[in-house]
Formats: sequence, structure tokens, C-alpha cells
Amino acid sequence: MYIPDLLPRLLGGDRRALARAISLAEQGGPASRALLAAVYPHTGQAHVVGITGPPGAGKSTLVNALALEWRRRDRTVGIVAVDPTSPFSGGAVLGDRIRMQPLGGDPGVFIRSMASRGRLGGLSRATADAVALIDAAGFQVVIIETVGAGQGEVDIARTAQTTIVVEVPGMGDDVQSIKAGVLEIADLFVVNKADREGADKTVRQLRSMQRLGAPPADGWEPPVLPAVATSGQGITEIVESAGQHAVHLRAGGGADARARATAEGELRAAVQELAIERLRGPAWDALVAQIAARQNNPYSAAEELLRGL
Ligand SMILES: Nc1nc2c(ncn2[C@@H]2O[C@H](COP(=O)(O)OP(=O)(O)OP(=O)(O)O)[C@@H](O)[C@H]2O)c(=O)[nH]1
Ligand SMILES: [Mg+2]
Repeated sequence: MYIPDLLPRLLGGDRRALARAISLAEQGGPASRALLAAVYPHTGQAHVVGITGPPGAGKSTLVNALALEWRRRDRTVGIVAVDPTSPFSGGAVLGDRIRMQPLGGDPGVFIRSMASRGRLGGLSRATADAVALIDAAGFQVVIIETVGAGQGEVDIARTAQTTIVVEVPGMGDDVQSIKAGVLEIADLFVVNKADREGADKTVRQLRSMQRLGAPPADGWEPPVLPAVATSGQGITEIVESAGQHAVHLRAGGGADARARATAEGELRAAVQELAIERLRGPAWDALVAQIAARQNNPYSAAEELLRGL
């Protein structure tokens, strides 16, 4: 599909065009950039919700349940699963497991798993592009699932408007086991697997950690919500709370601050990608060899390359 054909179909919500566009974006390069540039004015409509948390916390189960709840409210939903082991491709399997109707087959749901390897700029860049394309295709809520394992979740939080951090009971007595960075990015905490012992305690611990921290600068106190993703318990509360957060962002000008942070991240990534693409070549290779042999250093080499731009 040639880009001029792809664009109107994508904007019209054609799922095949959307899938194709995301693949194109994953490859990067000039064609990908032309597409994303054309699509950009049509983005910014969706409510982008990030879900992060430790492996096995029930993120995928939760995403499935949340998507079903948003569908019940007549919202169309796009899902980007950044974890390649996510069981989304087989909607039926997941549906059986949680005894709910599967998402697969619903035209109001679009699901995409992101490959972990790929283009320059990495997974967070590719994820942001996929979110933009799904947004432009008219999906009203876009959910990003990512395993909380370092820098990735912080990058994703920059793409998301509302970040949900999932924890599970049994964090132990050591409140330090919750990573500090994760606390800062959360707009909502979900204590999933609340059917397990210790859920109340985990909820209390999270709330007391919040009280220890500085009061939220933007006036939004992240709620701590218990849930059982497998049974659907607590799901309506999460959907409502996420909706309230979106309203809060819009009302308080918080959306502007976030939009700026997201825009800056996007610009940085684009500058990096373009600069490296232009600078690669024989001179680049020669400098790489010099640095490897300790005859040069990355800083002087970078200065030299940029002077040549
Ligand atoms: N008891 C209980 N089990 C749950 C709950 N939610 C999810 N599970 C189970 O926990 C396991 C992991 O669920 P997933 O949804 O795959 O978790 P995940 O966080 O997406 O896992 P990764 O993507 O591999 O990090 C599955 O066996 C689920 O059925 C819950 O609320 N209670
Ligand atoms: Mg998962």
C-alpha cells in the first residue's frame, strides 16, 4: 500500500491500513517519517493510558478487563502490548481464562504487540508512533501495557496521559520494595490480586508512602484502588478514576505540562534519529574504529561529526 493510499484509509479507521502503518513506522526511515508527519495533525484526541508493573502482576488481565469496561461504555479501544510475551494475540485463550467475552473479533478493539527489537530510538519511540497512529485512526482510548523494568516505564509514562502502576499483595514489610521512580510516575495505583491475603496492607502501605512524599504539585492525589482483574472486581472504579484524571488534566492545565513533556521527548527522539541517519557513513565508521582503538574519544568524534553537518 502506497502512503497516499494508506493515509486516508488509516484516518478512516481501516484496521488493515492501521496495522500496515504501524509496521511501516517500526521500520523507521524517510517513508515512516513522512507518514507520521502527515498523521500528526490528527492525533491528540485519544485518552492514552499506560499500565506498568512487575512481571506477572496481572497487567494483561487488567488491560483486558478495562478494555471490556470501556467497550461497555461505547468507547473504542486500542491496545499496545510492549511486552512481547503478552498473551493478547489469542483473545479466545485470555477470554476463556478470565471467563469473559474475548476482545478478539470486536471491531471496536485494535490490539498490537510491539516487537522488542527494531528501529533506532528503541521500543519507546516505536510505541509512541504506534499510539499516534491508533489515535489518528480514531480509537478513543489507547492502553499501553509495559513491564516495569527500568527506563522503559518512565518513557512510556511520558507517552501516556494517565499512568496506572500495578502492584500486588505481599510486597512484604519493606515499603522500599516499591521502586521510587515508579511512585513518581503513578497517576493511579492498582493493588491487583486483591483476592489474595495482604491486599489491605499493601493498600495501606501505598497510601502511607504517599503521605510521606511531597504533596502532588498538580493537585492530583493518585488513588490506590484494589482490584481482582480475573473476576472484574474494582474495574469500574479504575475506569472512572482514569476518566476523572483525564478531566483533571484538561481542567488544570496539567495536560499542557504533559503535552509539553511529551512533545519534548518526541522532538529529542526525532533529532536523534535524523542526526544519526545523516551522519552515518564512511566518516562515522572511521571514527567508530578510532574510538574502539582508543585513538579518539566519543565526545571529540561527535563534535567533529556535527561540525560536518
Ligand atoms: N488470583 C488472582 N490472579 C490473577 C489476578 N489477575 C491476574 N491473575 C493471574 O496472574 C497471572 C499473570 O497474569 P497476567 O495478566 O499475564 O500478568 P502480566 O502482568 O501481564 O504478566 P507479564 O506480562 O508476563 O508481566 C495469570 O495466571 C492470571 O490469571 C487476580 O486479580 N487475582
Ligand atoms: Mg502481560
